[in-house]
Amino acid sequence: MSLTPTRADKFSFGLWTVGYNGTDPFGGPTRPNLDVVEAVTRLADLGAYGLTFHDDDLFAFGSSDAARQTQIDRLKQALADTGIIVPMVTTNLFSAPVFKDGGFTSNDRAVRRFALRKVLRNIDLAAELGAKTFVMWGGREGAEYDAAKDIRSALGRYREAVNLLGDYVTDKGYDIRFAIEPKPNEPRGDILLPTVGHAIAFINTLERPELVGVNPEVGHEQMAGLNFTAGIAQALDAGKLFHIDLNGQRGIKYDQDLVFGHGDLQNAFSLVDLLENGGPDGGAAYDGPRHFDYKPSRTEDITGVWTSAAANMRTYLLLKERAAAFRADPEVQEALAASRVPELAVPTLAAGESYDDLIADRSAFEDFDAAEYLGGKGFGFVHLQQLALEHLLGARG
Ligand code: GLT
Ligand code: MN
Ligand code: MN
Repeated sequence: MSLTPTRADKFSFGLWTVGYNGTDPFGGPTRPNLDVVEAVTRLADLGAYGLTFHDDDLFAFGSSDAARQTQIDRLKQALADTGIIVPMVTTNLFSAPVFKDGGFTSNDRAVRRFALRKVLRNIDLAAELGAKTFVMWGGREGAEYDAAKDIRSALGRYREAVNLLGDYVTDKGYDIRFAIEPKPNEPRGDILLPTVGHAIAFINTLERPELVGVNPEVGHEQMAGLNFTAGIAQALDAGKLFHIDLNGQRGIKYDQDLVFGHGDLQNAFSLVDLLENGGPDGGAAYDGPRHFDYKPSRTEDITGVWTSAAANMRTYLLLKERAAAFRADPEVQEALAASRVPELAVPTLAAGESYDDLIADRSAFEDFDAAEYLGGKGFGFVHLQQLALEHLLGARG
């Protein structure tokens, strides 16, 4: 297995990621701004296949039509020169002052109408560039104060917005699906649709639920103390994993956006194992972009930006290699069987068995020895996890 990224690996990066200039709430830029042509060229050289962006990453908020078009043309030329594609586009509804109380769910109706117009215009651009996924991260859709936001009305306005966007892409014949990106907080005190589970429940209330999935981000679920791999498994179970944001996060704190694997490495290992080997036939469970949404730390210079971009891809490929070795290890297969992991795929009732049949089955209850489980019948999960850890550490095959 090669550790050199190729287009077939489908690695993509947000323009705002490698383009992050180091600004944080406590200090200004530590790096100059990065031009989009430079970003596309360097990412292509490193082996990425895709670039994603917000409208405002490419052309400043409030740009004239001419300035906007110049930047679009420069991007298109860079794409043509390198073969990089744009798999996903998203709209910035969080930076400009007008969005201080949100876009789709601002209490101010005029802001909501402006937000919808901004998104519709950007969907046209997404379609023009061939993007298949349109991400919606509602970072400002939330509140700090309970009395300030009627959450049920806010969800109603969110629903109204996404329903309208679904009508729009359908009527226009665009081959675009939407992916909602959950986050629990930051920049708002509480953000609407804070986790993968909340987002999936909301999607099922939409008029065209088939057009809408999720774009979970490693760090965002981990900020809520949740197991990211388990969340991804549930998104897959619901058929809703339309896109993914890979990065690193160290526990419940501010959104760190570290390099993939530079946070909870064991969870990153189980995630890559799920994505690459969790399909029905032991193949990939997800075939979309492996999208890195990280921020090169503000301590780094421009060389460090490209070193960190490469680190994301290399870490992913290393974990993919380690996960394949884990699956191929006969001792792991034995441990999985001893832990009864495959047995969970067996339905609890036999084919055609009814609850009457179950009640008539004395071996299920009357003759079943529950006492054996005191002191006996351990599952051996710790041994299995140690084998996983040893593969992760490169200590086995
Ligand atoms: C912003 C956020 C990310 C989202 C981006 C898409 S913007 O940087 O922190 O998690 O994926 O809007
Ligand atoms: Mn983040
Ligand atoms: Mn993200």
